[in-house]
Amino acid sequence: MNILLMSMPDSSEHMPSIAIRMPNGALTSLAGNIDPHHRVAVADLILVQDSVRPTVTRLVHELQPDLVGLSIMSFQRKTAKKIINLVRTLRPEVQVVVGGYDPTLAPEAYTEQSDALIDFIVRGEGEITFRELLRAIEAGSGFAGIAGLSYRNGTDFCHNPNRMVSHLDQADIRLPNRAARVLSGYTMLGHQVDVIETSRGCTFDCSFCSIIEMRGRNFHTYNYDRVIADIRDARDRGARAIFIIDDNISLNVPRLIGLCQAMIDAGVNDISYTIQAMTSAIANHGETLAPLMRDAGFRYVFLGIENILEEDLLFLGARSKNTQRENGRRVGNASLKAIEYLHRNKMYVAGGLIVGSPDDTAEAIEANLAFARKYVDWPYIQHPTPYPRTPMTRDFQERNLIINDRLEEYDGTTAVVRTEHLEADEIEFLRWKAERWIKLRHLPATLRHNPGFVMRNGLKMFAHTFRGSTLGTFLGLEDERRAFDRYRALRRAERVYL
Ligand code: B12
Ligand code: SF4
Repeated sequence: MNILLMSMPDSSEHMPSIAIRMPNGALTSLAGNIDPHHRVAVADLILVQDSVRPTVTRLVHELQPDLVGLSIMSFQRKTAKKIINLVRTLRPEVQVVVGGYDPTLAPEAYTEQSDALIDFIVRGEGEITFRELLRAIEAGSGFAGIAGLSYRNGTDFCHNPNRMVSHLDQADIRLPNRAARVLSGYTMLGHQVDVIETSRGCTFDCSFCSIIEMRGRNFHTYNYDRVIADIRDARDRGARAIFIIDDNISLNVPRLIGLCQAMIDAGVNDISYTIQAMTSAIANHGETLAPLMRDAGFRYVFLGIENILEEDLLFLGARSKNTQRENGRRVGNASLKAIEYLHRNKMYVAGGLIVGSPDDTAEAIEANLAFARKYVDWPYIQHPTPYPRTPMTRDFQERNLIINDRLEEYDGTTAVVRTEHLEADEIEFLRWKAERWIKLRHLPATLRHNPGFVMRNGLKMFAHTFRGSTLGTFLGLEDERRAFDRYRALRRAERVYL
């Protein structure tokens, strides 16, 4: 069969495509796990944000796919449906399968609404389900026995039982197939970037996170040899920066220590890595862990600080993962200690903060922004966003605080919920106003590591970060809210990819 797999072009404010265009890890993993006689192509549409329609049209004509698969996050649903309709117009007989977080957590949006016709949903982990689906299509053997699959049956949809998550230790999931990619231009600040994974899952239960509904509370790891082979494959294809997409790589600290050592021993520490980590893991084990991380090539650590106020951490269900301990006793918030270890070992902190929880006041938000200003290198500040089926979504619904149901704006930096004290617009304005300047401060460090890229693109990056502002704004001749309104209008227009 001819198969075309696509990820959506929609990106968040924090991932401006001028500077960061990363591949989707799911699609190459799916491509690596189907039977070898299929002809498979992977297209990350983030690489062609300005030409989605012509690119999809070209690919469908060239590849003549029998089956098209889309990987979709919630905020990408609207674009995904437009792409499905485009594909169906170009090739009416094609079968369409959707997978990823949105179709898994909100299948009704694909089965009960008639605005984009799909044939299958692969729910949860996809590799084995997708392989079995292709076999069943070829054999004409029916779909009833395939765990994790939803399929059209006349006018109805049948939802088979969930599939158990893979344990990753039996070689049951083969390496990704990067050769299947048909578009190019992946970059992280001018360095070719790729993604790899070393584990899946998490046993925490932060109320804003979709992971538990997606796969339950569990944690499974690939063995070090497989991880090294994956890194080598990415590196051999030109990657000089790697983003490790694990849900929570720092969950098992002894294993992370072993992994760093394995990377050092294998000599794959000559490129730079970005990981996402918990503050508690770094704060409580930083003495040993942080130097090893640095030696293994880790440069940016995306820290899930979430919030510096205890009440907010409680609401976010993120208190225990942000706790610093001494001799087993809780001694406070782990953020500062974790940042100190990372900085001491010459790593940069991308500070993940969430502002705008139900009881937040302007002072509470300002306290977090002040923290970001003082301690983090790159701010990744978001608003609580009610994604399908998270516990936090239920809280916001019960308190009647959701003010925006336009899903395409659920990109993390659009405030779609208000607090008991502040309107959503005000919350977003406070974040927007502060965050651009904190980002600007990181420019000298970026220049040091990526001089060529910054020389070529520095102005464009500045213009993008401050879009909406004019000379009058900088000179204080107009209310900053006017610049904010212009920024939001530009952002709305950017979201229309086709
Ligand atoms: C890594 C990651 C990122 C990286 C992405 C790097 C990249 N290009 O892949 C970065 C940091 C850039 C990122 C950014 C964002 N992310 Co993010 N991210 C993750 C994370 C940690 C892991 C996702 C991953 O790659 N897993 C590994 C792959 C192999 O698994 P997978 O994607 O689930 O795919 C499997 C199945 O879903 C299925 N599948 C997936 N697609 C398809 C398609 C088909 C056809 C089939 C058959 C099957 C299938 O099969 C795959 C293999 O088993 C998750 C989860 C978490 N714990 O937080 C959040 C998560 C996916 N992100 C999320 C969000 C919201 C975002 C942002 C909007 C905001 C933010 N939080 O930063 C931005 C937007 C990104 C953009 N496009 O601009 C949400 C999505 C929620 C939702 N309901 O949509 C998650 C779930 C986190 C959360 N809040 O709960 N993210
Ligand atoms: S620690 Fe990270 S991956 Fe785990 S539940 Fe919390 S946000 Fe999700």
